[in-house]
Amino acid sequence: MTKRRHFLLAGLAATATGFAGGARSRASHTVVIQQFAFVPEALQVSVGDTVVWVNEDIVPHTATAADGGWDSGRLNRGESWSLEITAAGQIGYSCLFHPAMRATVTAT
Ligand SMILES: [Cu+2]
Repeated sequence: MTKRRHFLLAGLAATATGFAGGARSRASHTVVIQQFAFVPEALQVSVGDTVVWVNEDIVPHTATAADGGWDSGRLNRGESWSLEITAAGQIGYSCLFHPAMRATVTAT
């Protein structure tokens, strides 16, 4: 998980550089985890955007892709995790601790 965080930070730095060079602005989207739900439950993004999950519940959660492609690991209260979306398509994800918590990210 530490490695992934470093990789993502490098990705964000590259994004900032691209923006300064006149590239398309890449958005950051926030999914709040609250009351055992991902809000918004269905998030629409563009390829290259970043999604940040923030856990505002008092219990830990994860954001874990259904296809195993990514996993936030345990997010305690107040912790966040970010992911750059690099491919188009819809990704379903859930919380490993509470499988009923389900949501999607759709990238175009
Ligand atoms: Cu959970």
